[in-house]
Amino acid sequence: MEEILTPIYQAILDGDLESVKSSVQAAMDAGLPAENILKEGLIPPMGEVGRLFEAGEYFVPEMLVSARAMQGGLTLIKPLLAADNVKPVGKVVIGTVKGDLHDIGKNLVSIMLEGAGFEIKDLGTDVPPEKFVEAARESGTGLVAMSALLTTTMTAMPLVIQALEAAGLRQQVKVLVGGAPLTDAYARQIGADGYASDANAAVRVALGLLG
Ligand code: B1M
Repeated sequence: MEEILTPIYQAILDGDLESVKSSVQAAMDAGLPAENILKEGLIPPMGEVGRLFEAGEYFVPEMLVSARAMQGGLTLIKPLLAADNVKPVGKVVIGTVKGDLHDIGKNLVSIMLEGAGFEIKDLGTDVPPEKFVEAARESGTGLVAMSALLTTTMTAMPLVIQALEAAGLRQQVKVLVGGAPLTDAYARQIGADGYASDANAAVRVALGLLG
């Protein structure tokens, strides 16, 4: 890992937003590619935050401030991750499913899709099936993308697929799912068209699904 990225790890664990921002800015000024800053600097400490939470050393408030600090860094590199002046290749409706408030992974997927030229309608977090359906109908999207981070909320994904079927939209709309507890097998089991394990894979799969 580049030495200039080292302070980001502890700053995210400490939930120190200003320090994360200044370290990310320093790495950008030093010419480090945004993807390295993301993959080597911003993402690894979130895994450690999860481990500390499981170990009972961190609680929800600590997870929250760490997440805010991480998002602060993400905001700085966003313009570099999303390329400018790309012609829209398709519309995507994206959201984190009902009952789930995790949005960092979903935001990353949005940024990467936007960078690849997709027009994004981001419904945010805790999105009920009917909102996905309404947005899909209104926007005329070809792709509904859902994120879930909890084993208890990934079960909301098939409900969205069923709601799209009930609304008569399933033929026109492809469904992409992702999030830490998901697997390719689960995606197939619930009748999704695609699964992606990370934001780069999401772009690849989305491009494939929309031909
Ligand atoms: Co929560 N949380 N959390 N949390 N949290 C996890 C997910 C957990 C694994 C922690 C742990 O125990 N180790 C655990 C889930 C256990 C399980 O279900 N198996 C957990 C828990 C239990 C909870 C609460 C229930 C805690 C409580 O209240 N007792 C609670 C639930 C609240 C709710 O949602 N209703 C809760 C709350 C929170 C905070 C709000 C405090 C905060 C979220 C803040 C926010 O998102 N704005 C939070 C955080 C920060 C985490 C961890 C530490 C980090 C998540 C993260 O942002 N990772 C997480 C532990 C961990 O992941 N190691 C944890 C970084 C992000 C870049 O990765 O989101 O995985 P990720 O996204 C990746 C891929 O998954 C994929 O691409 C992304 C980029 O590579 N991906 C997609 C994601 N969506 C995709 C969609 C796609 C394709 C790919 O296509 C559409």
